[in-house]
Amino acid sequence: MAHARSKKLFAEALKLIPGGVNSPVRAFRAVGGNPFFVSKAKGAHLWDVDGNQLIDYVCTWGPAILGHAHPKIISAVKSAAARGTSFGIPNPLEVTIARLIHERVPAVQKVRMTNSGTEACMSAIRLARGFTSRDKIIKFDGCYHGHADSLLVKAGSGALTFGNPDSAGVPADFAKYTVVLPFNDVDAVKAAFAANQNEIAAIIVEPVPGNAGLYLPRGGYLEFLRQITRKDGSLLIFDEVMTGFRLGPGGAQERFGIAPDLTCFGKIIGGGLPVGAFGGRAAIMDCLAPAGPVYQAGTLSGNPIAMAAGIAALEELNRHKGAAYAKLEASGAALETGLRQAAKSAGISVQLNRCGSMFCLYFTSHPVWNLADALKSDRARFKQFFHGMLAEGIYLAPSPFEAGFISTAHTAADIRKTIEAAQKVLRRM
Ligand code: HOZ
Repeated sequence: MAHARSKKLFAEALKLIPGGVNSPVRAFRAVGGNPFFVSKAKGAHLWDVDGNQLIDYVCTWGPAILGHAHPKIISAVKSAAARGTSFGIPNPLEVTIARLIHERVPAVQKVRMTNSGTEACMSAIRLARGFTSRDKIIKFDGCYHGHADSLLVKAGSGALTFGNPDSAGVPADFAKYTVVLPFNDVDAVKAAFAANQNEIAAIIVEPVPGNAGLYLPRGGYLEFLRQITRKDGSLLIFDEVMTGFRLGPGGAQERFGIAPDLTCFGKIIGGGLPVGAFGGRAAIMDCLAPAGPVYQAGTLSGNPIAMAAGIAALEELNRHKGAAYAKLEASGAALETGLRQAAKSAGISVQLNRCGSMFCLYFTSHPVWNLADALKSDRARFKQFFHGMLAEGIYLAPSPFEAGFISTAHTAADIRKTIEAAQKVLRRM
Protein backbone atom coordinates (compact mmCIF):
# COMPACT_ATOMS: atom_id res chain seq x y z
CA MET A 1 0.00 0.00 0.00
CA ALA A 2 1.26 3.48 -0.86
CA HIS A 3 1.26 5.98 1.99
CA ALA A 4 3.38 8.89 0.72
CA ARG A 5 0.58 11.49 0.70
CA SER A 6 -0.71 10.59 4.16
CA LYS A 7 2.82 10.64 5.50
CA LYS A 8 3.47 14.10 4.06
CA LEU A 9 0.19 15.49 5.41
CA PHE A 10 0.87 14.06 8.86
CA ALA A 11 4.34 15.63 8.95
CA GLU A 12 2.73 19.00 8.19
CA ALA A 13 -0.09 18.39 10.68
CA LEU A 14 2.42 17.66 13.42
CA LYS A 15 3.78 21.19 13.00
CA LEU A 16 0.35 22.82 13.23
CA ILE A 17 -1.90 20.58 15.36
CA PRO A 18 -0.93 19.05 18.74
CA GLY A 19 0.09 15.46 18.01
CA GLY A 20 -1.07 16.06 14.43
CA VAL A 21 -4.70 15.23 15.25
CA ASN A 22 -7.86 16.81 16.59
CA SER A 23 -8.69 13.83 18.84
CA PRO A 24 -5.93 11.70 20.38
CA VAL A 25 -6.75 8.11 19.39
CA ARG A 26 -6.59 9.06 15.72
CA ALA A 27 -2.80 9.51 16.00
CA PHE A 28 -2.18 5.72 15.93
CA ARG A 29 0.11 6.00 18.94
CA ALA A 30 -1.40 2.89 20.51
CA VAL A 31 -0.47 0.84 17.45
CA GLY A 32 2.52 2.74 16.10
CA GLY A 33 2.98 4.19 12.62
CA ASN A 34 1.26 7.14 11.00
CA PRO A 35 -2.48 7.68 10.63
CA PHE A 36 -3.87 7.77 7.10
CA PHE A 37 -5.82 10.77 5.82
CA VAL A 38 -9.23 10.07 4.33
CA SER A 39 -10.29 11.69 1.10
CA LYS A 40 -13.77 10.16 0.82
CA ALA A 41 -16.04 7.54 2.31
CA LYS A 42 -19.06 5.70 0.95
CA GLY A 43 -21.04 2.87 2.50
CA ALA A 44 -18.72 0.59 4.48
CA HIS A 45 -15.62 1.83 2.68
CA LEU A 46 -13.00 4.56 3.10
CA TRP A 47 -10.53 5.84 0.51
CA ASP A 48 -7.34 7.45 1.74
CA VAL A 49 -5.46 10.24 0.00
CA ASP A 50 -3.07 7.68 -1.53
CA GLY A 51 -5.98 5.88 -3.19
CA ASN A 52 -6.13 2.85 -0.86
CA GLN A 53 -9.61 1.44 -0.25
CA LEU A 54 -10.44 0.07 3.20
CA ILE A 55 -13.37 -1.76 4.78
CA ASP A 56 -14.17 0.46 7.76
CA TYR A 57 -15.01 -0.95 11.22
CA VAL A 58 -14.54 2.38 13.00
CA CYS A 59 -17.54 3.97 11.26
CA THR A 60 -16.43 7.40 12.51
CA TRP A 61 -16.42 5.89 16.05
CA GLY A 62 -20.06 4.88 15.81
CA PRO A 63 -22.18 7.47 13.98
CA ALA A 64 -21.99 5.86 10.52
CA ILE A 65 -24.45 3.09 11.41
CA LEU A 66 -26.02 3.38 7.94
CA GLY A 67 -22.62 3.52 6.28
CA HIS A 68 -20.90 6.66 5.07
CA ALA A 69 -22.58 9.28 2.87
CA HIS A 70 -26.02 7.69 3.05
CA PRO A 71 -28.13 9.29 0.31
CA LYS A 72 -31.04 10.17 2.66
CA ILE A 73 -28.70 11.95 5.07
CA ILE A 74 -26.83 13.77 2.31
CA SER A 75 -30.05 15.00 0.78
CA ALA A 76 -31.44 16.10 4.19
CA VAL A 77 -28.23 18.04 4.89
CA LYS A 78 -28.28 19.71 1.48
CA SER A 79 -31.86 20.86 1.72
CA ALA A 80 -31.46 22.07 5.33
CA ALA A 81 -28.28 23.99 4.43
CA ALA A 82 -30.08 25.72 1.57
CA ARG A 83 -32.55 27.14 4.11
CA GLY A 84 -29.81 28.53 6.39
CA THR A 85 -26.99 27.07 8.47
CA SER A 86 -27.85 28.35 11.95
CA PHE A 87 -30.62 30.50 13.42
CA GLY A 88 -29.97 30.79 17.17
CA ILE A 89 -33.74 30.73 17.70
CA PRO A 90 -36.00 27.65 17.70
CA ASN A 91 -36.51 25.76 14.45
CA PRO A 92 -39.18 23.08 13.81
CA LEU A 93 -36.63 20.27 13.40
CA GLU A 94 -35.76 20.50 17.11
CA VAL A 95 -39.31 19.47 17.97
CA THR A 96 -39.26 16.67 15.40
CA ILE A 97 -36.06 15.12 16.72
CA ALA A 98 -37.22 15.43 20.35
CA ARG A 99 -40.38 13.53 19.42
CA LEU A 100 -38.43 10.84 17.54
CA ILE A 101 -36.09 10.34 20.50
CA HIS A 102 -38.99 10.17 22.98
CA GLU A 103 -40.88 7.66 20.80
CA ARG A 104 -37.87 5.33 20.61
CA VAL A 105 -36.63 5.84 24.17
CA PRO A 106 -39.71 6.37 26.37
CA ALA A 107 -37.66 7.01 29.55
CA VAL A 108 -36.59 10.21 27.81
CA GLN A 109 -39.68 12.32 28.42
CA LYS A 110 -37.84 15.56 27.70
CA VAL A 111 -34.56 16.10 25.90
CA ARG A 112 -32.02 18.91 25.46
CA MET A 113 -29.76 18.92 22.39
CA THR A 114 -26.03 19.66 22.66
CA ASN A 115 -23.14 19.60 20.20
CA SER A 116 -21.26 16.54 21.45
CA GLY A 117 -21.46 13.56 23.78
CA THR A 118 -18.98 15.30 26.08
CA GLU A 119 -21.35 18.22 26.54
CA ALA A 120 -24.28 15.88 27.07
CA CYS A 121 -22.55 13.95 29.88
CA MET A 122 -21.11 17.07 31.47
CA SER A 123 -24.54 18.70 31.52
CA ALA A 124 -26.32 15.56 32.76
CA ILE A 125 -23.93 15.45 35.73
CA ARG A 126 -24.59 19.10 36.56
CA LEU A 127 -28.31 18.48 36.29
CA ALA A 128 -28.12 15.42 38.57
CA ARG A 129 -26.21 17.48 41.13
CA GLY A 130 -28.69 20.35 40.89
CA PHE A 131 -31.70 18.05 41.15
CA THR A 132 -30.43 16.02 44.13
CA SER A 133 -28.50 18.82 45.87
CA ARG A 134 -25.63 16.33 46.23
CA ASP A 135 -22.09 16.64 44.87
CA LYS A 136 -20.55 13.19 44.45
CA ILE A 137 -20.88 10.94 41.45
CA ILE A 138 -19.93 7.32 40.87
CA LYS A 139 -18.28 6.28 37.61
CA PHE A 140 -16.58 3.05 36.60
CA ASP A 141 -12.96 2.66 35.65
CA GLY A 142 -12.43 2.32 31.92
CA CYS A 143 -15.76 4.03 31.18
CA TYR A 144 -15.32 7.21 29.18
CA HIS A 145 -17.93 9.95 29.32
CA GLY A 146 -16.17 12.65 27.34
CA HIS A 147 -13.53 15.05 28.53
CA ALA A 148 -15.28 17.18 31.17
CA ASP A 149 -13.16 17.65 34.31
CA SER A 150 -15.07 15.50 36.79
CA LEU A 151 -15.36 12.66 34.25
CA LEU A 152 -11.69 12.44 33.28
CA VAL A 153 -10.91 10.27 36.26
CA LYS A 154 -9.83 6.69 35.52
CA ALA A 155 -11.27 7.29 32.06
CA GLY A 156 -11.20 5.02 29.02
CA SER A 157 -10.67 5.71 25.31
CA GLY A 158 -7.64 7.89 24.46
CA ALA A 159 -7.12 8.78 28.13
CA LEU A 160 -6.51 5.11 28.88
CA THR A 161 -4.60 4.34 25.70
CA PHE A 162 -2.03 7.03 26.38
CA GLY A 163 -1.63 6.22 30.04
CA ASN A 164 -3.37 9.34 31.38
CA PRO A 165 -6.65 8.00 32.71
CA ASP A 166 -6.43 10.86 35.22
CA SER A 167 -5.76 13.88 33.02
CA ALA A 168 -3.35 16.67 33.93
CA GLY A 169 -5.22 19.93 34.35
CA VAL A 170 -8.06 18.51 36.45
CA PRO A 171 -7.84 20.04 39.95
CA ALA A 172 -7.82 17.43 42.71
CA ASP A 173 -10.64 19.42 44.29
CA PHE A 174 -12.87 18.58 41.28
CA ALA A 175 -11.80 14.95 41.05
CA LYS A 176 -12.51 14.31 44.73
CA TYR A 177 -16.24 14.33 44.02
CA THR A 178 -15.84 11.43 41.58
CA VAL A 179 -15.91 7.98 43.16
CA VAL A 180 -14.40 5.44 40.76
CA LEU A 181 -15.29 1.75 41.02
CA PRO A 182 -14.62 -1.42 39.03
CA PHE A 183 -17.38 -2.33 36.57
CA ASN A 184 -19.49 -5.44 37.21
CA ASP A 185 -18.65 -5.43 40.94
CA VAL A 186 -21.82 -5.31 43.05
CA ASP A 187 -20.03 -5.24 46.40
CA ALA A 188 -17.91 -2.24 45.42
CA VAL A 189 -21.07 -0.24 44.64
CA LYS A 190 -22.74 -1.28 47.90
CA ALA A 191 -19.63 -0.25 49.85
CA ALA A 192 -19.47 3.13 48.06
CA PHE A 193 -23.09 3.93 48.93
CA ALA A 194 -22.51 2.85 52.53
CA ALA A 195 -19.46 5.10 52.80
CA ASN A 196 -21.13 8.11 51.14
CA GLN A 197 -24.66 8.12 52.55
CA ASN A 198 -26.92 10.82 51.07
CA GLU A 199 -23.94 12.21 49.14
CA ILE A 200 -24.13 10.44 45.76
CA ALA A 201 -25.94 12.54 43.15
CA ALA A 202 -25.72 9.89 40.44
CA ILE A 203 -24.13 6.84 38.99
CA ILE A 204 -23.04 7.43 35.40
CA VAL A 205 -22.35 4.30 33.41
CA GLU A 206 -21.97 3.07 29.85
CA PRO A 207 -24.42 0.15 30.07
CA VAL A 208 -22.15 -1.73 27.67
CA PRO A 209 -18.73 -0.14 28.20
CA GLY A 210 -17.10 0.47 24.81
CA ASN A 211 -14.13 2.66 25.66
CA ALA A 212 -11.74 0.04 27.02
CA GLY A 213 -12.48 -2.36 24.21
CA LEU A 214 -15.93 -3.81 24.87
CA TYR A 215 -17.30 -5.73 27.81
CA LEU A 216 -20.83 -6.62 28.76
CA PRO A 217 -22.73 -6.18 32.01
CA ARG A 218 -23.07 -9.42 33.96
CA GLY A 219 -26.64 -10.70 34.32
CA GLY A 220 -28.53 -8.59 36.89
CA TYR A 221 -25.81 -5.92 37.21
CA LEU A 222 -27.70 -3.08 35.52
CA GLU A 223 -30.86 -4.02 37.45
CA PHE A 224 -28.82 -3.80 40.64
CA LEU A 225 -27.58 -0.30 39.70
CA ARG A 226 -31.18 0.71 39.05
CA GLN A 227 -32.34 -0.60 42.43
CA ILE A 228 -29.57 0.84 44.57
CA THR A 229 -29.81 4.33 43.04
CA ARG A 230 -33.59 4.35 43.47
CA LYS A 231 -33.29 3.24 47.09
CA ASP A 232 -30.66 5.89 47.85
CA GLY A 233 -32.42 8.78 46.13
CA SER A 234 -29.61 9.22 43.64
CA LEU A 235 -29.99 9.17 39.85
CA LEU A 236 -28.98 6.52 37.34
CA ILE A 237 -27.46 8.05 34.19
CA PHE A 238 -26.92 5.83 31.18
CA ASP A 239 -24.25 7.11 28.84
CA GLU A 240 -25.67 5.79 25.58
CA VAL A 241 -23.48 7.95 23.37
CA MET A 242 -22.25 4.77 21.67
CA THR A 243 -25.07 2.32 22.36
CA GLY A 244 -28.03 4.65 21.77
CA PHE A 245 -29.97 3.77 18.61
CA ARG A 246 -27.26 1.14 17.91
CA LEU A 247 -28.06 -1.80 20.18
CA GLY A 248 -31.68 -1.52 19.07
CA PRO A 249 -34.12 1.33 18.33
CA GLY A 250 -34.28 2.08 22.06
CA GLY A 251 -30.57 1.45 22.71
CA ALA A 252 -29.09 -0.53 25.59
CA GLN A 253 -31.91 0.46 27.93
CA GLU A 254 -34.42 -1.27 25.70
CA ARG A 255 -32.14 -4.28 25.15
CA PHE A 256 -31.61 -4.81 28.89
CA GLY A 257 -35.04 -3.55 30.02
CA ILE A 258 -33.84 -0.81 32.38
CA ALA A 259 -35.24 2.73 32.55
CA PRO A 260 -32.53 5.13 33.75
CA ASP A 261 -33.38 8.58 35.13
CA LEU A 262 -31.23 10.35 32.56
CA THR A 263 -29.68 9.23 29.27
CA CYS A 264 -26.85 10.81 27.28
CA PHE A 265 -26.68 10.48 23.51
CA GLY A 266 -24.29 11.41 20.74
CA LYS A 267 -22.90 9.87 17.57
CA ILE A 268 -25.91 8.34 15.70
CA ILE A 269 -28.42 11.09 16.58
CA GLY A 270 -26.35 13.51 14.53
CA GLY A 271 -26.20 11.33 11.43
CA GLY A 272 -22.47 12.13 11.31
CA LEU A 273 -22.76 15.79 12.27
CA PRO A 274 -21.65 17.14 15.67
CA VAL A 275 -24.63 16.42 17.94
CA GLY A 276 -25.22 15.21 21.48
CA ALA A 277 -28.29 15.19 23.70
CA PHE A 278 -29.34 14.35 27.21
CA GLY A 279 -32.82 13.63 28.44
CA GLY A 280 -34.91 11.80 30.96
CA ARG A 281 -37.73 12.19 33.45
CA ALA A 282 -39.60 15.45 32.92
CA ALA A 283 -39.38 16.39 36.60
CA ILE A 284 -35.59 16.25 36.41
CA MET A 285 -35.24 17.87 32.99
CA ASP A 286 -37.43 20.78 34.11
CA CYS A 287 -34.67 21.80 36.51
CA LEU A 288 -32.77 23.03 33.44
CA ALA A 289 -32.70 26.73 32.57
CA PRO A 290 -34.92 28.49 31.60
CA ALA A 291 -37.47 26.22 33.33
CA GLY A 292 -35.24 25.73 36.40
CA PRO A 293 -32.01 26.80 38.08
CA VAL A 294 -29.44 24.49 36.42
CA TYR A 295 -27.74 26.42 33.62
CA GLN A 296 -26.88 24.88 30.27
CA ALA A 297 -26.78 26.52 26.83
CA GLY A 298 -25.25 26.53 23.32
CA THR A 299 -25.36 28.78 20.26
CA LEU A 300 -25.27 25.82 17.88
CA SER A 301 -27.44 23.48 19.98
CA GLY A 302 -30.37 22.23 17.90
CA ASN A 303 -28.58 23.40 14.74
CA PRO A 304 -30.92 22.90 11.76
CA ILE A 305 -28.45 21.02 9.56
CA ALA A 306 -27.43 18.70 12.38
CA MET A 307 -31.07 18.09 13.32
CA ALA A 308 -31.95 17.31 9.70
CA ALA A 309 -29.11 14.77 9.49
CA GLY A 310 -30.10 13.17 12.79
CA ILE A 311 -33.77 12.94 11.83
CA ALA A 312 -32.86 11.31 8.52
CA ALA A 313 -30.65 8.78 10.32
CA LEU A 314 -33.28 7.88 12.92
CA GLU A 315 -36.05 7.60 10.34
CA GLU A 316 -33.95 5.46 8.02
CA LEU A 317 -32.96 3.13 10.86
CA ASN A 318 -36.60 2.54 11.68
CA ARG A 319 -37.84 1.91 8.18
CA HIS A 320 -38.93 -1.63 7.28
CA LYS A 321 -39.86 -2.56 10.86
CA GLY A 322 -36.48 -3.18 12.40
CA ALA A 323 -34.83 -4.76 9.34
CA ALA A 324 -31.77 -2.55 9.89
CA TYR A 325 -31.24 -3.92 13.39
CA ALA A 326 -31.77 -7.51 12.24
CA LYS A 327 -29.11 -6.96 9.59
CA LEU A 328 -26.68 -5.43 12.08
CA GLU A 329 -27.20 -8.37 14.44
CA ALA A 330 -26.67 -10.91 11.65
CA SER A 331 -23.50 -9.18 10.42
CA GLY A 332 -22.19 -9.00 13.99
CA ALA A 333 -22.86 -12.70 14.56
CA ALA A 334 -21.20 -13.68 11.27
CA LEU A 335 -18.12 -11.59 12.05
CA GLU A 336 -17.94 -12.99 15.58
CA THR A 337 -18.13 -16.61 14.42
CA GLY A 338 -15.59 -16.07 11.65
CA LEU A 339 -13.06 -14.26 13.83
CA ARG A 340 -13.35 -16.84 16.60
CA GLN A 341 -12.77 -19.67 14.13
CA ALA A 342 -9.85 -17.84 12.53
CA ALA A 343 -8.16 -17.42 15.94
CA LYS A 344 -8.88 -21.01 16.92
CA SER A 345 -7.41 -22.47 13.77
CA ALA A 346 -4.32 -20.25 14.18
CA GLY A 347 -3.97 -21.52 17.78
CA ILE A 348 -4.23 -17.99 19.23
CA SER A 349 -6.24 -17.31 22.39
CA VAL A 350 -8.67 -14.44 22.02
CA GLN A 351 -11.81 -13.11 23.65
CA LEU A 352 -14.29 -11.88 21.10
CA ASN A 353 -16.76 -9.69 23.00
CA ARG A 354 -19.79 -8.54 21.06
CA CYS A 355 -23.10 -6.86 21.65
CA GLY A 356 -25.14 -6.42 18.45
CA SER A 357 -23.03 -4.43 16.02
CA MET A 358 -20.30 -3.50 18.55
CA PHE A 359 -17.35 -5.81 19.06
CA CYS A 360 -13.81 -6.12 20.36
CA LEU A 361 -11.05 -8.69 19.98
CA TYR A 362 -8.80 -9.02 23.02
CA PHE A 363 -5.69 -11.16 22.81
CA THR A 364 -6.05 -13.06 26.06
CA SER A 365 -7.26 -16.46 27.20
CA HIS A 366 -9.24 -14.95 30.11
CA PRO A 367 -12.77 -13.59 29.85
CA VAL A 368 -12.94 -9.77 29.96
CA TRP A 369 -15.57 -8.29 32.29
CA ASN A 370 -13.89 -5.07 33.40
CA LEU A 371 -10.90 -2.79 32.91
CA ALA A 372 -8.52 -4.93 34.97
CA ASP A 373 -9.29 -7.91 32.71
CA ALA A 374 -8.89 -5.77 29.57
CA LEU A 375 -5.50 -4.51 30.71
CA LYS A 376 -4.24 -8.09 30.95
CA SER A 377 -4.68 -8.60 27.19
CA ASP A 378 -1.61 -8.71 24.95
CA ARG A 379 -1.20 -5.26 23.37
CA ALA A 380 1.81 -6.21 21.27
CA ARG A 381 -0.27 -8.89 19.58
CA PHE A 382 -3.07 -6.42 19.00
CA LYS A 383 -0.62 -4.06 17.24
CA GLN A 384 0.55 -6.87 14.99
CA PHE A 385 -3.03 -7.83 14.20
CA PHE A 386 -4.08 -4.22 13.56
CA HIS A 387 -1.28 -3.55 11.07
CA GLY A 388 -1.70 -6.94 9.42
CA MET A 389 -5.40 -6.22 8.88
CA LEU A 390 -4.71 -2.69 7.62
CA ALA A 391 -2.30 -4.07 5.04
CA GLU A 392 -5.14 -6.38 3.92
CA GLY A 393 -7.48 -3.39 3.49
CA ILE A 394 -9.37 -3.72 6.79
CA TYR A 395 -9.49 -0.73 9.13
CA LEU A 396 -10.04 -1.59 12.80
CA ALA A 397 -9.95 0.93 15.65
CA PRO A 398 -6.28 1.86 16.16
CA SER A 399 -6.24 0.87 19.84
CA PRO A 400 -6.88 -2.31 21.82
CA PHE A 401 -9.13 -0.16 24.03
CA GLU A 402 -11.76 0.91 21.52
CA ALA A 403 -14.83 -0.93 20.23
CA GLY A 404 -15.38 -1.89 16.59
CA PHE A 405 -18.60 -0.87 14.82
CA ILE A 406 -20.54 -2.51 11.99
CA SER A 407 -22.93 -0.63 9.71
CA THR A 408 -25.93 -1.68 7.67
CA ALA A 409 -23.75 -0.99 4.62
CA HIS A 410 -21.36 -3.84 5.46
CA THR A 411 -22.24 -6.63 3.03
CA ALA A 412 -21.81 -10.37 3.46
CA ALA A 413 -18.88 -10.05 1.05
CA ASP A 414 -17.25 -7.37 3.27
CA ILE A 415 -17.60 -9.63 6.32
CA ARG A 416 -16.24 -12.62 4.38
CA LYS A 417 -13.28 -10.61 3.15
CA THR A 418 -12.59 -9.45 6.72
CA ILE A 419 -12.63 -13.02 8.05
CA GLU A 420 -10.34 -14.21 5.25
CA ALA A 421 -7.92 -11.38 6.05
CA ALA A 422 -8.02 -12.29 9.75
CA GLN A 423 -7.29 -15.95 8.93
CA LYS A 424 -4.23 -14.89 6.96
CA VAL A 425 -2.98 -12.37 9.53
CA LEU A 426 -3.55 -14.59 12.58
CA ARG A 427 -1.83 -17.57 10.91
CA ARG A 428 1.27 -15.42 10.43
CA MET A 429 1.36 -14.20 14.06
N1 HOZ B 1 -13.64 9.05 21.98
C1 HOZ B 1 -13.75 8.44 20.71
C2 HOZ B 1 -13.62 6.96 20.78
N2 HOZ B 1 -14.17 6.32 21.89
C3 HOZ B 1 -12.71 8.92 19.75
C4 HOZ B 1 -13.18 10.00 18.90
C5 HOZ B 1 -12.22 10.38 17.78
O1 HOZ B 1 -11.03 10.32 17.98
O2 HOZ B 1 -12.68 10.75 16.73
